[in-house]
Amino acid sequence: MLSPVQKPRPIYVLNGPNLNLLGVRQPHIYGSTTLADVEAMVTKHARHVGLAVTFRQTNHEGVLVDWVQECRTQAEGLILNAGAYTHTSLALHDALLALEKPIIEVHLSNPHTRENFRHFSYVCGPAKREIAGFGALGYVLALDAMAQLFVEQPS
Ligand code: CA2
Repeated sequence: MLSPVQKPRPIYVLNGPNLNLLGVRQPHIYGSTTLADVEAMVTKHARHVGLAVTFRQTNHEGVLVDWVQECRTQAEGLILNAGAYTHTSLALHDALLALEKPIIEVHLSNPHTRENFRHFSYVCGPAKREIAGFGALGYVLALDAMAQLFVEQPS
């Protein structure tokens, strides 16, 4: 996708609360892939599509907000699985509105087919783009989508 002389475009892949339990609990909902597996898969695939990934997980809302703010100066785009903060965090919503970079919302499951309280997303408005229900593959699809957005919007 990129010629070898082009510098990889830096992006953040941020993960919210409880995603550190991936592959350890509730595999019938979230699959048996661990977050470390996802990070390895994402890091490897990112190289193929000309992206350099900073991959992180936190259980703390304020930390997630800090990282989104950090993304303003350190990255060109954000792939975000905010976990349950997707459905609760106005602070995260405001941080995302201030980002002014491409954002792709990712979910392992499809929240729209689950309980009603998962149907509303504070991420969806600012992100405008969502990949859900593909399990860990969703992160790889999001990398492809981000790389394609960068082709359409060169820096
Ligand atoms: O499907 C997703 O990716 C979610 O963001 C996952 C969140 C949930 O609150 C969202 O509605 C949808 C939950 C993350 C918890 O992850 C776990 C993984 C394994 C075991 C337990 C929790």
